[in-house]
Amino acid sequence: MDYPLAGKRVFVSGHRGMVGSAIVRRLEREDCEILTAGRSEVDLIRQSEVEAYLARTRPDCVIIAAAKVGGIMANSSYPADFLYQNMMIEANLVHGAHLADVNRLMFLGSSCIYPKFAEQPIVEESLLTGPLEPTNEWYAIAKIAGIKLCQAYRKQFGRSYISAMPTNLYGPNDNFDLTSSHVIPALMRKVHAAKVSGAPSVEVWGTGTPLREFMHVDDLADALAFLLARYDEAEHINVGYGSDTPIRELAETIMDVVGYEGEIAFDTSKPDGTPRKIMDSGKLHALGWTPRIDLKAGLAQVYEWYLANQPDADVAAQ
Ligand code: GFB
Repeated sequence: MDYPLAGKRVFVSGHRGMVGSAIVRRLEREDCEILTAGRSEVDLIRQSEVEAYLARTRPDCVIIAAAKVGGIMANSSYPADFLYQNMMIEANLVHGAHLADVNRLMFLGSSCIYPKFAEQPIVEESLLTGPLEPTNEWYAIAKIAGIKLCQAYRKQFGRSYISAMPTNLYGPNDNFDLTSSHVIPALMRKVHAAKVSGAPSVEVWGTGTPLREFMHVDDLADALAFLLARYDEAEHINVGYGSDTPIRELAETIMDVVGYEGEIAFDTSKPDGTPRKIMDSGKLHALGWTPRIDLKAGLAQVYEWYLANQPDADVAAQ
């Protein structure tokens, strides 16, 4: 498939978030028109607002980067929010796009759609072959429904709607709130606070043994621009980095980047979540795309961003 982005009107939902803002940065390098809308203009949970917005603006393409997202604790503490809000956002945007005759749409899921004990690295075909990880099953069910929505509108109406499954992401504009964030922003903030206050140790949740695959959001955005221009299959496609890291090693790398020489204190009352979650991104690599941003270099870049943009965070974290 050849879908040149030049001249297209592309609606990026969720443009203020880490993923949406990275997609906007990436698409600014293409010769396309980028449409964005704040919540006061269109609340994506409200069907009538979404349908009216898409009917009025008539994009050529919709990217669903908007989502209710969070780390392991937020996912397990707010199951209704994660299930309801994500299902509504997806259903409103996919159906609204179809009604407005938008023929190209990209939905973003997550590696947590796969069974907790899926064979690693996880291939796309593992979907729905076993039980989900309980800490994030609500989010996962909503994201699986999103994939199925794209497939259903493709099957029934011939729509060119695709789904990409990113691995665990990090980057600028991430959420650094300690109760709802993912592990990288949480550890960066905690390690920075420990350095500033001279604390002897920093708290890391769980046992430090789970393995996660981390990708910088600018790599993700580049992969998405690549897929948008070339990929047109019903099956979702994995977007991963290709190697994974134990949480203990991640913590040590962040300590190194921040320049903190204290100890790690594991809080094993907090959940580990799924033991390992690395995706097989062979399908994407075979199409000709590979990531470029090494984990340590990416973490250093995000720490610079954090220092420049979150001046009060270390105070609040103590
Ligand atoms: O990033 P994270 O919250 O999400 O946690 P998941 C990854 C691992 O880091 C877990 C550990 O084993 C955590 O216990 N960890 C250590 C910490 N210290 C911390 C900390 O201070 N904060 C956090 N948050 N974790 C999410 C899903 O799972 O991954 C979502 O809940 C989504 O649905 C996302 O799929 C990509 O990788 O466990």
